[in-house]
Amino acid sequence: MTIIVHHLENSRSQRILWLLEELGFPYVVKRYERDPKTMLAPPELKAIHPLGKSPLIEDEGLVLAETGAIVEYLVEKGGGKLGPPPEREAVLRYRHFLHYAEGSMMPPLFALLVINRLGLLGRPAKGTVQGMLDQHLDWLETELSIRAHFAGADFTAADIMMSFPLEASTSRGGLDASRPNLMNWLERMHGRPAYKAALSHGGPYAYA
Ligand SMILES: N[C@@H](CCC(=O)N[C@@H](CS)C(=O)NCC(=O)O)C(=O)O
Repeated sequence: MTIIVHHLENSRSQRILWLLEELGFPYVVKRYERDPKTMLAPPELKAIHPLGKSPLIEDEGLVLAETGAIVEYLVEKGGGKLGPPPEREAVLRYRHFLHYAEGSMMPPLFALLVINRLGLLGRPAKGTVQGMLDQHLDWLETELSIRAHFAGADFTAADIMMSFPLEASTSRGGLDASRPNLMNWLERMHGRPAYKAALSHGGPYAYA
């Protein structure tokens, strides 16, 4: 059965296209554009799921929302490929990063998005929030000095989850060559054939 991905341009849903490519599942992309003024998703997405956010997938008569939950669903459907590695510590790191990407890293990045839109009004909050994000980036830089991927030596779906916050960090969070492990990891991720295939299926993506 072909999976339908409701994909919002320049958004977190890029990760789902990438995972589907890595797993080799057939899928079709329904691409939506953001409102140019508000940057919000168009109302059509609310017809698929009441929250109207992306990603959403339709598969086997189900509508699934929330990136991490969709990633777990797809990894399970793929028989565990790109799922938790065999070692206990790597399993725990895999689970940690799967949740951490949306739960801990995206909040300061979202705050920076809003702060930047506020212009002068946002300035007083910017230093504090940037400091919060820097703490994450510094820690992640250290993590990738210990191992090649977030869960362990091998590439897993936890890396896919971590891609969006780190891509967003290069565009608005000050992530640059001063954190070489993170930049090298991003370069490796962007070089994967499945990442490139997802870009060609999903259309232009501002963070690649
Ligand atoms: N934690 C959710 C966040 C979903 C979310 O906020 N998606 C954004 C895409 S980056 C969206 O749909 N934004 C448009 C809007 O809020 O109208 C997830 O990972 O699925």
